Amino acid sequence: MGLLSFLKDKFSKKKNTNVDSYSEGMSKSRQNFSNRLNDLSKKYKKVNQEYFEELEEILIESDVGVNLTLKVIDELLQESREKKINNADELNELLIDHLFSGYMAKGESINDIRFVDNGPTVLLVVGVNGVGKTTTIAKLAHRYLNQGKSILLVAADTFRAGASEQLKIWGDRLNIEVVTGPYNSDPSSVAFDGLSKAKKENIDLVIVDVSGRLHNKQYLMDELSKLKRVINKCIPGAPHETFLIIDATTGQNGVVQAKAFAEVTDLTGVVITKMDGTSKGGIILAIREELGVPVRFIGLGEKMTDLKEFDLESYIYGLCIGDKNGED
Ligand SMILES: Nc1nc2c(ncn2[C@@H]2O[C@H](COP(=O)(O)OP(=O)(O)OP(=O)(O)O)[C@@H](O)[C@H]2O)c(=O)[nH]1
Ligand SMILES: [Mg+2]
Repeated sequence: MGLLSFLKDKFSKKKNTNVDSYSEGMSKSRQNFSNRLNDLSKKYKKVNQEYFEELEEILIESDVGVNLTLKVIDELLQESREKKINNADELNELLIDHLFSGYMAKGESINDIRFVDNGPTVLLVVGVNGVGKTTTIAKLAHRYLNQGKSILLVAADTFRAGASEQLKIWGDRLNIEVVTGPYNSDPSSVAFDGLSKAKKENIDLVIVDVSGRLHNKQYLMDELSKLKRVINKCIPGAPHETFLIIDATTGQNGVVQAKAFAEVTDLTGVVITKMDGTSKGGIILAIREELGVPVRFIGLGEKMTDLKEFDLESYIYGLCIGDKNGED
């Protein structure tokens, strides 16, 4: 049984809130990807060179990325020749199998923050302006509060006017303390204050909101390495996690950002936000292909509960199948 049939069987029958969220949040991507794939198999029935050319176009336009697209098309060409598959429906199924196994082969898949046994666990959250860092931090804080963890937020994004205030608003809503510093002050000193407080108060999880000014790579590198040095001095072994936030609606620009951050810092995870707002949901596959870093969570809306663990099966289901009773 191909993956698509397996997922249809697995998810269509029983209620599953996680997959329902994917199904709903990814409806735009599904229309762009799955509907076009279906049209393609209707048009060609038997595959030929034009089929592969159009398939390539669909993949590129879904933001799967040029590298992964070319790789997968090569694999499909080879396998279709070897196994003498020329039915377009079968080939579409094969494509999904390859996208799935390609993601899996790139490294580990993990979601939850890895908590250390002793002392505060420190999570750095980086990303360029406007991608959804602060909102994602609030969503993560909400998630771990519900799991009974004590949390402290640190507003180390001191360069953008109003950034700390925004984090404070979320902190107030969630009833979590937020450590801030003056506008334009050194992010490392704010982080130091925050971590000292977290140590003293035996906090479980410290989330540090870091500004990501990409216009100067050397500057970003210096800033992040200084921040990490200070954090590590305060809590040896920290930061334990560094998540990069990528806005799905920025398309391949998001992949460029991801590569730039990966060059200057050790990322342990990626969170893709605004998946609900894009028709190009393939960006998750592109980022994984280029970075190998696991996608830990995805944002499917603006509400606190709209952050979901990234699950490859639910994602493929959302991208290709969706709710039978839904819009498609
Ligand atoms: N639809 C949707 N909107 C989101 C999601 N995540 C964040 N947003 C919205 O994106 C906008 C920017 O989010 P912020 O959290 O302020 O982004 P930021 O990276 O902290 O921005 P700066 O502090 O300006 O660098 C806000 O309007 C959020 O509500 C998501 O998953 N889906
Ligand atoms: Mg912010």
